[in-house]
Amino acid sequence: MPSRHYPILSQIQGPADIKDLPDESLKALGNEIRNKLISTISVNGGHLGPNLGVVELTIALHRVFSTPEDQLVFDTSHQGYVHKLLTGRNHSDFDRIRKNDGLSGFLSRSESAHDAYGAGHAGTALSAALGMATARDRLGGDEHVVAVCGDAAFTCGITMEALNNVAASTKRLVIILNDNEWSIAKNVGAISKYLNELITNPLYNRLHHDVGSILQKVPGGEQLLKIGKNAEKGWKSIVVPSSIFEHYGVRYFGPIDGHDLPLLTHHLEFARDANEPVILHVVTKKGKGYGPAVQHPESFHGTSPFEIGSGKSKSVKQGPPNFQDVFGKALVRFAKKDPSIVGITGAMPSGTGLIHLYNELPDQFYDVGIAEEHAVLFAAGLSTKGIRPVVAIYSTFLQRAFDQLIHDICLQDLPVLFCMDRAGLSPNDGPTHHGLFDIAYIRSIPNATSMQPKDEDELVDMMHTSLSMDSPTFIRYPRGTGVGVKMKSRPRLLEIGKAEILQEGDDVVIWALGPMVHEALELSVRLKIEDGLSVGVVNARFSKPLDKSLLLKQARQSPLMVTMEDGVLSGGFGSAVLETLSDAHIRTPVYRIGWPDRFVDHGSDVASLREDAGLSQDSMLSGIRDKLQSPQEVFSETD
Ligand SMILES: Cc1ncc(C[n+]2csc(CCOP(=O)(O)OP(=O)(O)O)c2C)c(N)n1
Repeated sequence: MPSRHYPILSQIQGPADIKDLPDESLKALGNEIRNKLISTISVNGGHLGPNLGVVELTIALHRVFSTPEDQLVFDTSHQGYVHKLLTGRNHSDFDRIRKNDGLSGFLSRSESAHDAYGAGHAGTALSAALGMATARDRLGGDEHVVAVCGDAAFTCGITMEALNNVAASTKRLVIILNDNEWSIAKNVGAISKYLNELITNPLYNRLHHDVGSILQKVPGGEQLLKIGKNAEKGWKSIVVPSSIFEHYGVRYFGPIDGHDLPLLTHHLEFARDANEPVILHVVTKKGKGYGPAVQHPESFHGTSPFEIGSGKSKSVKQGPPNFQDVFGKALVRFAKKDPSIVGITGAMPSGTGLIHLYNELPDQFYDVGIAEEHAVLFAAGLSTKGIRPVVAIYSTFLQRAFDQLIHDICLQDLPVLFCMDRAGLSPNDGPTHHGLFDIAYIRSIPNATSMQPKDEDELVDMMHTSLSMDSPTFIRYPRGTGVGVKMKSRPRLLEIGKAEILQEGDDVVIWALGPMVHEALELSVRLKIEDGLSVGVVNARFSKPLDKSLLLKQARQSPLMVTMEDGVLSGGFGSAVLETLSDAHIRTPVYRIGWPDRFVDHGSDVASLREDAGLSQDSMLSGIRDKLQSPQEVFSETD
């Protein structure tokens, strides 16, 4: 039954139905998709602007290519909602996108055969697509492989590394450069300027579009056109300086209007049938079709729920400030006092809070694009000359620079401060975005000092402490608001590797990191009231170095030690505690609470995901009770 609001879209069960649609229905289909995106994302939140920008492009891709036989690889895949709607996922699960039991906000190989590749981190599409195209060539297949990359994906090293290999690896690959001039913020860097020149250079455009007719009118032009058409690089390069892509061995077409369906279809057919790697430069408008998203591309890149009429956010901002703002504002204060301090972001000025530094001290701010490896190495170079870099990268995205952390920061023992927001869960985004690995991976690197504040005031103390140190430091903190504590007017220096005893106890001692400190305090109250137990609580502050002397002293006296962390158990903070006790031959049982050894899905909120993983307060409480009753069966994990 066609639905009243979506008469065409509701009839699309899969890509075959799109191919069957008459041309004159396509515009209406596009409108319905836009309405569906706006109404769903206004309730669930999500990536509105990028998806509104690729409505025509995605329809055209499904008219010309046939998934799942052909592979469409979307970079980051935050713009994959339209693809989901057209590949059999326009049902109640789409209405619950990013929520418990709803679709993922990104493409996922486990969600649909039409999702050739899963992603969430930027810059992976071209490499993955090149791998698929090369595998096809080796296996003798004839399917098509298409990489859909945003303009900001070309600020990623991996994209450029893949581009460097395209011509050597395959004879056939379609690359779509979806250019809307925006990353999350305005795109940055030389490539972005270059793409802008391709779009705006009137000479280039005019010659490109009119080259045939111009040549026909000039003496000898016919002949030139004929030669050009047969020439290896085509007629365009005769009169137009060839694009950078042609130097990489990839034929460039464009720029074309990415909202003109017939034009897109025509060019995609051509690209599909080409016997060489091609890049089609498509110009789109982020937020197309929804005024507020066009006017505010940054805030509608990924939005929280909003009122459709006004575009205003539904989440009322009250209460404690976000960690990112506390960080950003504190950094401004430190940077005003010390001009050698600079802030570095990889395309996330607002998300990290570095926007405050940009607004007040733009000369002490760098946005390097989606280039985390470069951000870290760039900081290393700066610090060799006495500059004090503060690198603000989400926990999950810093994973990309693991080698630079080891080889360029810690091995060189350089005083760079890393501030990792979104440590812990990013519930709606899911496994690509949860920041659960950093405690474990940083703990393994010599010279690193790794810490986590229990509240926003302690975050500033940790920044202050780090900026006074002469070695690499890492501070992790969660997404969202602080605790609402009173902020000291002047931060204080913390003693490195010293934990804070919040309360003493004889029956159990809990060592906790970051927000888990408050969970530990709550658990201790319940254990006292409901079980009559005396529970010690320690704010560990440092996961590296650990406060060994306090830990050993307490472990010698306590029947049970509990560790709590918002990170993976494997190799994490609890592991550090166990290793320390084992090395000292202390056999006190340790009950470790943290995330089990499996990827954590997306969900509506932190509470429901914790519940699923056995990390609700009740589950943690019963785990502790079990261990107290049978302490020798300990050394357990929470799953
Ligand atoms: C490694 C990594 N760093 C940062 C991000 C955050 N991020 C998500 S989308 C995006 C911008 C993508 O811009 P572009 O590729 O041009 O696509 P558009 O959204 O404009 O369609 C950024 C910086 C990420 N997903 N992965």
